[in-house]
Amino acid sequence: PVTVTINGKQYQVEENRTVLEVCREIGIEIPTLCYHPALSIVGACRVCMVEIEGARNLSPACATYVTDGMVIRTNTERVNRSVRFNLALLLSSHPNDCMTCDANGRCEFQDLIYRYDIKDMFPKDLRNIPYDTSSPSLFRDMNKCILCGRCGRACKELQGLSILSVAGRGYHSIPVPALGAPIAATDCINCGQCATVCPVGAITERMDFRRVAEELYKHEKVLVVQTAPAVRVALGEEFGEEPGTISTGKMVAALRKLGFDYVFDTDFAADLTIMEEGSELLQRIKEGGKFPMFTSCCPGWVNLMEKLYPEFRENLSTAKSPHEMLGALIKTYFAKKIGKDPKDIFVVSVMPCTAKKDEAERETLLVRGHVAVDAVITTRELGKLIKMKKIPYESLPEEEYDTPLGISTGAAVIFGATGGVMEAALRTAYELYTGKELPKLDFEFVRGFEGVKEAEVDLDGKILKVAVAHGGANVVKLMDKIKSGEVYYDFVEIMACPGGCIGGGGQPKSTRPDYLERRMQAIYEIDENMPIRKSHENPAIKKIYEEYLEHPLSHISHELLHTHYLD
Ligand code: HC1
Ligand code: SF4
Ligand code: SF4
Repeated sequence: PVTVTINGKQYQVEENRTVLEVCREIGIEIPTLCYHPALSIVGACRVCMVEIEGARNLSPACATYVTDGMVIRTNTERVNRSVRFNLALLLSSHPNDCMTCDANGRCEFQDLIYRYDIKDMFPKDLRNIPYDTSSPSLFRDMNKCILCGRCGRACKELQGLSILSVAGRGYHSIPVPALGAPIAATDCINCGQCATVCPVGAITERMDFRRVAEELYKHEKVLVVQTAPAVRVALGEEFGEEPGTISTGKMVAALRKLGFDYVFDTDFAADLTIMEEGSELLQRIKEGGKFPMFTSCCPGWVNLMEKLYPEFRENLSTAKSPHEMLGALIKTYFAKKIGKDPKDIFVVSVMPCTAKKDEAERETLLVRGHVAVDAVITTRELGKLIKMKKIPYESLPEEEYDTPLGISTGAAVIFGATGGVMEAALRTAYELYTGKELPKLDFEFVRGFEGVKEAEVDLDGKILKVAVAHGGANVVKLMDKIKSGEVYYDFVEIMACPGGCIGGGGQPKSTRPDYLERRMQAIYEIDENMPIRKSHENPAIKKIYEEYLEHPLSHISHELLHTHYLD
């Protein structure tokens, strides 16, 4: 440890830490804009400036490491003047349309302008850049960009994709796709990582909550909603709760208060996915087929595969993603059950994901001529809807999902974290393949944040080589190795976002260093506390096979629950 003096007080702190990290840990707030704990440090925005004794200029706290005897001041007039100057400069090219901005109330820039009480100090110099509405998942209004560069770094460092890079000069420079192309014309996979790190409203998900609000208002159709595994461990953050607060019951209650007729759980369909995908894996093992078999539930990954590794198209499991499976069942099985025409049912998926928006529009996912899912809203959009309707989220009593499409197991909820689909699949594949009970349910080696995890699993004599990758940058590395033949696996789980869906592009924005760990912990906590933790033991799954689907990979399962991919 080293000794530093901050604002006149001495502290013992660990070495190899930045002034910013140290100050935040001891509760001294330093403003930041370009800093994000998941990204590299660039020190570009100049709002985290501090005074270091002996240095002539102010230093950026995010890029300055503590040394023994360092004397730091964060609260001097000089620091304050400099922060205010830099904020005012940024404000001069900002449209100030907070009241109609989708980031209102969740904007780091707005927050600083308010806290430092900045008024227009410089003449306005607006940029008048047209919106980019090309993407089915994302919306870009670069007039709001504050040049922090977080989007471009997320795309490059987390996703390995470099779709966005800064072009132009001075305050007119903005992060754009190459040659200023609309984002839909690039290799963008719609993961939304750029949007979830954007501190302002410059890059957001395409907002679909308005369409949903309108359906709720008209209420002419049967309104059905489903919620993804990862939403329940993050939604609370939109209401000021700690990351990893489990909000399942309150979320269900809030959805009923919003006016949905049925609240179902995507987790039910995650169990179904395990039945279908697990059976497909065992079928490929027994009858031959393409290896490795890849999981197919992440549309960011499916987009990446189609754009960058199309030769692996047939390696992907043909199982649809869980929310598409559930949508398909709602428009067929459930429609029949409640005596409704599928066109009179409106299905909304609440997802941690922006890529699910474009997935829902794929023609290959139509079910007997109907879209399976009519609208996808993100965790953030759900938070917004709840606030707009003045639903007292904090004080809501917990409620349960509707049955039978709301019944699920621990295996389903872990889909939300990297390694979870693999673990859930192994819990079931082991028992289906060997006919024996699994001695230990937890497959620790697929858990955690390592970029690529691999292992050999013994299915009672049959050795299965498996791998798990999350975050585009790790995925690309792994895919290049698989492609070159350097490595071989039988079964590979891929999630495009860092940490899996808990870190999805539609999740609450966070600049806390521990938000992914906490969400992940909560996912495994839910799993541990579930009475049933294996998909094939879900009674509602058994029942729907008996009543309707016959068996995994049956003719009707193929029609409703499986798909194919684009050339
Ligand atoms: Fe996911 Fe999935 S886990 S893809 O990340 O397979 O979005 O949470 O809903 O569909 O179940 C997302 C999460 C989600 C699907 C499931
Ligand atoms: Fe890059 Fe993902 Fe953003 Fe597309 S959505 S620009 S791939 S970070
Ligand atoms: Fe969407 Fe999850 Fe895939 Fe991210 S990891 S693109 S949130 S499905």
